[in-house]
Amino acid sequence: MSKSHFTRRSVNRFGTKSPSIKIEREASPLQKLGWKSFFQQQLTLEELEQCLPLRVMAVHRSRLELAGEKGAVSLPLTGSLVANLPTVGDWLLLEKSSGYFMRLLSRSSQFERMAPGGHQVQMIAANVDSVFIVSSLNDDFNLSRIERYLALARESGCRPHLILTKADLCEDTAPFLQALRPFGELPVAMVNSLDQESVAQLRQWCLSGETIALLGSSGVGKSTLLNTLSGESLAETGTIREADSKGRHTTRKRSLHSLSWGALLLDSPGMRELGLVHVEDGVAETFSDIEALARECRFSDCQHQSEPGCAVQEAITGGSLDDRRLRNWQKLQQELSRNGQTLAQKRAGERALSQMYRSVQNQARKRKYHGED
Ligand SMILES: Nc1nc2c(ncn2[C@@H]2O[C@H](COP(=O)(O)OP(=O)(O)OP(=O)(O)O)[C@@H](O)[C@H]2O)c(=O)[nH]1
Ligand SMILES: [Mg+2]
Ligand SMILES: [Zn+2]
Repeated sequence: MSKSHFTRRSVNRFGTKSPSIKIEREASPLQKLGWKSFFQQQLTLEELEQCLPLRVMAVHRSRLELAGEKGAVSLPLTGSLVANLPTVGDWLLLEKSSGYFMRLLSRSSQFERMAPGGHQVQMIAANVDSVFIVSSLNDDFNLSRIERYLALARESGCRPHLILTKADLCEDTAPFLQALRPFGELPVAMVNSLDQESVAQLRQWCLSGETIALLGSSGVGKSTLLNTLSGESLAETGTIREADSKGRHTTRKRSLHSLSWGALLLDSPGMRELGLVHVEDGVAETFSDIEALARECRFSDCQHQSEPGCAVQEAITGGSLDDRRLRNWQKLQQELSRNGQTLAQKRAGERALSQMYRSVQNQARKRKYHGED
């Protein structure tokens, strides 16, 4: 799995195609950390000579854990580095000779959420290629929450997969699969996260050089999946409460782990709240069936409640659309609009404050120039 495959098809002198020749190239240590041409292209010739790219594997209060071609590095979180707000998955350039931070590379994707409290955006991760939405086959299974994660993944262009854990404890998986019918093409796997053989089916979605984020509630088995997939004990795992199948927030920090064949798994603490912000396209894609129906409604401003000629309500009555799905679509849209307004107000407030600060500074400068106190 640590090799990338290049297939070249050649045409022989008779004009017929000869069988394809498979050329295998070992992934470089940097490629195994997720380095791609997208990042390489951002480097100037000078930077190529004088700098080293390193990936952020974890962010601590006062330092970053980085990994590069030559191994792991710990970097104090000070100065301009703090201002750049690096997050797990980011790529940084450090000067080879001094080890100084030079700059943060542009991200191929980023996840953010509205921080609990609802006043600021919190970065979750950067440069992720695909997402494992992890849910257990018990009381944790929640279609509306899965839709939330899907919107987040799709907005950032990541490939989503749904991993249903604790299959070994589930007597009848059919109702769960039945409930997932509206999710169409979404790849789904059912696993016992504790069992290597069962988890092996996920290897096809964990290719060398790809970064996969494990997202889901506490106790669903994200860290267990990481340990079983890697074959090592990389993360601490916890217990769950029997009464409600909820976990105890065992994982406290987001961290990136590189697996032997070059895939990278991002383990994260179970999120109590995933407030959505800036994911309008992701929501539209996740609910494309309802969006298509809504275009058929008689009134262009139809609220899909009791208006005549409402194609959405007709689909619910006809049984082809679940009422829950409509309610969640509307809820997420309202949430996006509310969070967007809060952030816009906050930005306007910050702008006004900085203008006031500048004008006070200017007046003070003028007074000094005129010899006043
Ligand atoms: N039987 C069974 N137990 C599982 C499975 N997956 C996880 N567990 C158990 O569920 C508990 C919680 O697993 P964790 O891996 O710590 O869950 P987590 O998602 O990382 O939780 P947080 O770190 O709190 O977000 C542990 O006791 C695991 O052994 C599974 O597929 N089958
Ligand atoms: Mg965990
Ligand atoms: Zn309607």
